[in-house]
Amino acid sequence: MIDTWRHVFKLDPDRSLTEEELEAVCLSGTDAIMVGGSSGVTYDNTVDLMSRVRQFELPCVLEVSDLEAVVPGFDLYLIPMVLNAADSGWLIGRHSEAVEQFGYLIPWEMVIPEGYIILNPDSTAGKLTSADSSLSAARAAAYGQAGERLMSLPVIYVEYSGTFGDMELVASVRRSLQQSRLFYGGGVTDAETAARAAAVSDTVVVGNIVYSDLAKALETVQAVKGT
Ligand code: 1GP
Repeated sequence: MIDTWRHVFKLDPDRSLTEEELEAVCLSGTDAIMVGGSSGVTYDNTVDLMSRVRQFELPCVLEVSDLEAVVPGFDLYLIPMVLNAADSGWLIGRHSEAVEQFGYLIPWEMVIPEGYIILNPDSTAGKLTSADSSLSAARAAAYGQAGERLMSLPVIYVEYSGTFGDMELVASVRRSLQQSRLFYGGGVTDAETAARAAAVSDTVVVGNIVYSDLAKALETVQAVKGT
């Protein structure tokens, strides 16, 4: 399913959208809704957002950040593994704890691991994971290639959440990959940034701007798909 995605909106269960706003997002032509956030995500607010998105036809996937908020009923479960985290808990530690506790319940065929490379140290995810975000383009590309070749990760996610990234670095990471899909997220706030991100990645993830300027967020869909 993810192989055809060019544009994805990431919606945060901890933030609110009116019915009209949510409808505009879901009917925008985007390829999928990813539900996820770095803080304040609960079972209840995740169920609530999933059931509202479910009124529409498009795929709705959960990016798991908190075990307490894993809700059945999504199309897929994306599991971030932070390749450049300082603490291996964010790479595999928490994941192994979850498998130990709940492994027998996990529908593995619906699980997609994402190799995150976090490059904005000021983002919530950057602070939380103490990721080494001062990577050169060559080093970031090497992380991507290691994620693909050594860990067989189907997705490498270059994450600049909250700020628009270095597109040359993103292009280097993409060039280092042969099979994995490159997701880019961070600071895509209008048609121009969307087109620039789309030129160097397989899938563009758009988050915050949905909540601060919906009209601009909607413009990103055509900008990505037109490239
Ligand atoms: C966040 O990559 C996404 O995980 C999108 O980032 O919120 O900056 O659009 P923005």
